[in-house]
Amino acid sequence: MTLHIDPKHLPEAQSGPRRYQMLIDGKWTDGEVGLEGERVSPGHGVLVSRYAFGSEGDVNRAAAAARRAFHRGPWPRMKAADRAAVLLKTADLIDARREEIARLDALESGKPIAQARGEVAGAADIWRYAASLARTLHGESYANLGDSMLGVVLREPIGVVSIITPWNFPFLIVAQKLPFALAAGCTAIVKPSEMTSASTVVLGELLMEAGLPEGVCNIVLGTGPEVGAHMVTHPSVDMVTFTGSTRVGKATMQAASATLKKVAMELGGKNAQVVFPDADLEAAVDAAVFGAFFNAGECCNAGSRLIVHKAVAADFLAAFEKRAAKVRVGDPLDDATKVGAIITPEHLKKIENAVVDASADGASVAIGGAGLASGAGQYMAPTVVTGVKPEMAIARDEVFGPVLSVMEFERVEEAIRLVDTTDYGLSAGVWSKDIDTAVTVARAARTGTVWVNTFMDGYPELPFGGMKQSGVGRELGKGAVEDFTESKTIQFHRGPRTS
Ligand code: TXE
Repeated sequence: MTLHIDPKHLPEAQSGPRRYQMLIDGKWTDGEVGLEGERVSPGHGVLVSRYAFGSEGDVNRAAAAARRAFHRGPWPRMKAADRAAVLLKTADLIDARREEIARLDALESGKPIAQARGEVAGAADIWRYAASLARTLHGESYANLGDSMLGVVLREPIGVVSIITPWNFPFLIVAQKLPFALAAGCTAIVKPSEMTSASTVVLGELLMEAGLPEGVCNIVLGTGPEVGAHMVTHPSVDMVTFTGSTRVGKATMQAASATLKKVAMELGGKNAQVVFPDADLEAAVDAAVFGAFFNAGECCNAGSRLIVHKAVAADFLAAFEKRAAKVRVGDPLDDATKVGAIITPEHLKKIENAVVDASADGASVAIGGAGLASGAGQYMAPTVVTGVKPEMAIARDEVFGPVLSVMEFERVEEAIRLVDTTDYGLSAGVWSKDIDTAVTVARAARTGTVWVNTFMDGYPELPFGGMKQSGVGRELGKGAVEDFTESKTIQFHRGPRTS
């Protein structure tokens, strides 16, 4: 299969890319040291963005601004309703610039534009949900401690929050963190991935336009070691919320422990979909294809393992391959594309090597298996690896590409064991019409989410996050604002003290 990618139509190929600056204390600024970054579109091989990159001094400036805004600015002290109004206005502005933001994410990350539009709309919805929660945050009171005591538990904003995000869902993942921190009354330092920073900068523009006070949200651009690492250790930062690789997540937790910061981690996954013979097989095939190839598999929630019952395995795989052959791989800016480009040439190599290693371990490549010739950019063929055994690397390690590993089972206990054989515990899917079977697997899976007869749906109302090495804490859900608070207990005594 060959793709014909023609980058000449991109305005950036003709007039050159936009340069994005950082937002510190309400002002757009270059880095103190003058570092520069740039992004070549993974789908077209064209320079699409330039960035002013920061370093430690810029993190210091951002932390000082965030600290000032927290201690002396209006944001933590204003009525929740007024904070909610700023979040709602931001959501409206996101909607108004949806096409531009979607295009930036598609260009920089290689994801399909149609999907990116959905993510931007989803992000606006999350901003609105966070606004609604801002007004429901309340503490507790205890009048049951005896006549002389009234106990009150306040929820106070935790302080300055460092927010570090990856490249696979640039605009969506920051929406799973920042609006909830803001709703709680926190101030923030945000660092997007050095490869996909543009849409986060646009978000900064929208926040300023929506009336967010200076210094409440600071955006520092740059690499993990040069910027992210200082955001994790900075003494003025109270909490770190991180989405990215399990490797960097572990290092981040360790670094944050020096000053005992609160941490929230959303890390990798090796998620299984389990298909029983009584399932609606057509729907399950569809979800298995979507789960494996959505966002080119560059997704923590990817359904990268298929655990299918022996009785239906052959038919299921035949239907899967037929359906997979129809998945359109190609130019991220083409409305019809379902699977876009791979984030970097190095990452494509890593995905290809994982498939080669799986073959060497004894698995078979049923479809795909290698990158696609394209003329520009880098693309991976949707790939299915069969005959996978649970001890193989392809069954345990996150590939983060459009590669599905297939395993078979006969008894429900075996399926449950297979679901649990990785160090990850983010999500799982179970396909069965039998309620006992579905409940048994859903209850046994050690994952933060289980989908029954569906896959990868998400709602702001439902908490999201992982067990085991997939993370710490949950995002979204009704507790999402509370996660950015500390509790403070105040005891009111009245009358003479008796003891
Ligand atoms: O992630 P990193 P990368 C997985 C996936 C992928 C692999 C590598 O398997 O192939 O991770 O991706 C910042 N201190 N996921 O390299 O490095 C970094 O700049 C502080 C799964 O992009 O973890 C970026 O902003 N910050 C994941 C963010 O951390 C540091 C999504 C994530 O980068 C840092 C993405 C440091 N020392 C990749 N080093 C998911 N859960 O969906 C880097 N960063």
